[in-house]
Amino acid sequence: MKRIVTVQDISCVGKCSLTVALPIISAMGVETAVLPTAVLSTHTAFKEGFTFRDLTEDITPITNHWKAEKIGFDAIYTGYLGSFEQLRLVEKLITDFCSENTLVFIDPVMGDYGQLYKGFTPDFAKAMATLCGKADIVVPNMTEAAYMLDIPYCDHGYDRAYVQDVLKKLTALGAKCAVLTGVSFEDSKVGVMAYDSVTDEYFEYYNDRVDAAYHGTGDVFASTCVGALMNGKPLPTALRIAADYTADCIRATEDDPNGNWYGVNFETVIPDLLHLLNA
Ligand code: PXL
Repeated sequence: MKRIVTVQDISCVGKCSLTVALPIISAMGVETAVLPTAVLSTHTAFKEGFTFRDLTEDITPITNHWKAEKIGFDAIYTGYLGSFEQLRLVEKLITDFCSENTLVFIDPVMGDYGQLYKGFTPDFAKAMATLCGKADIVVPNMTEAAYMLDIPYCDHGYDRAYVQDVLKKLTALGAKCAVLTGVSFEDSKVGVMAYDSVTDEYFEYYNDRVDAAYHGTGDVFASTCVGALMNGKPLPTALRIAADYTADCIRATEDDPNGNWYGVNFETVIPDLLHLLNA
């Protein structure tokens, strides 16, 4: 059985980061170890007042114990990281726990719709860009890519050549493969475009756009992609499965009169995910 470790926060209520990664990757038959970076009462898109317990000082003792126990991982998957110090510790985790076959998958969670989430700065995005240089695969959205590359955020009206250029700039940071999420060339479609700098190949895949925005969809997408890769799927297949399942989750939430704005109903469509995985 494959074992990954995912490094991100626990937002107690909010259906994002660890509360999404753990169930999804586990459901895909992959042992999912966690390295929680912080505990928040909710994710930061709730109104002011959420609690935030920083767990940075626990990271080194935890990883030291893993080293003493000779625990290894088939993948390191990082999501929301809250400080420069955590970026440094993740870089050390990669150095200490990577063997030749360990996949380093970095989702540089920092913002959306042209804006950084509460608490992030352009300087943090530059430091995250340096961390992305250590990855096999990075999966920013257009906002995160713009901040990391220090280029203007382009909401729409761009063409394929523009996205290809952004992808190449992302791999120039040092990552082998770059994936951009939320790519849209026509209003009715949205999807992903990817570039593999080793083979010099592009990949793209789109779904019909659902006119609704929910929190945590990036985490659903990244977790599913990691789960599919650990099931031996090549990156284009993993991206297709992740995009289809994310679209499924959004539709399931839209169809639920009690669906919550703060996260998608990923739970009810886990059977569909397994169909996608085993198709
Ligand atoms: O879904 C990304 C995410 C993860 N963790 C926390 C967040 C967010 C997005 O806002 O606030 C704490």
